[in-house]
Amino acid sequence: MLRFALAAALAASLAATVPAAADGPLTVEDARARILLPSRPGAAWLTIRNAGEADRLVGAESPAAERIELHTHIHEGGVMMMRKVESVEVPASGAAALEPGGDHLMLFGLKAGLKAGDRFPLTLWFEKAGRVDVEMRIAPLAETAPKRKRR
Ligand SMILES: [Cu+2]
Repeated sequence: MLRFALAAALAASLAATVPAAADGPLTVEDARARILLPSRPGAAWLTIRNAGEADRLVGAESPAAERIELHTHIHEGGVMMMRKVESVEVPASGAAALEPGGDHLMLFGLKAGLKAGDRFPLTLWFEKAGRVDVEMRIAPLAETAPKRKRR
């Protein structure tokens, strides 16, 4: 019983340190993921708002995926291709938007059974701000189709 109380107190003190990150310069909005087939990699997008100095998104991890890579899309010979990148710039007093058709998170080895409407935790790692925890929502397919450019 005492051990349990100590563990609870420790958990509470750890939890109390978490809001410090939320008080940092970065806030994340519109965090959403798309899973076409559970056996295939998923994609995720979000918008990072930055009230402070320039930073860089350098990695991500989640209990819902074995591995997460930062990707971008490039046009090569008229074909849209994905390319792994080491980081995504987050400008000072600005925002970085990861959007369908552009920069994204690629989720490999997804946990079984994830479906539209589910939520899962994801941790973003930044060069300066360190760790930022977000909650991803698995969006319906129609919501995550790349926007078509108007001619
Ligand atoms: Cu990708």
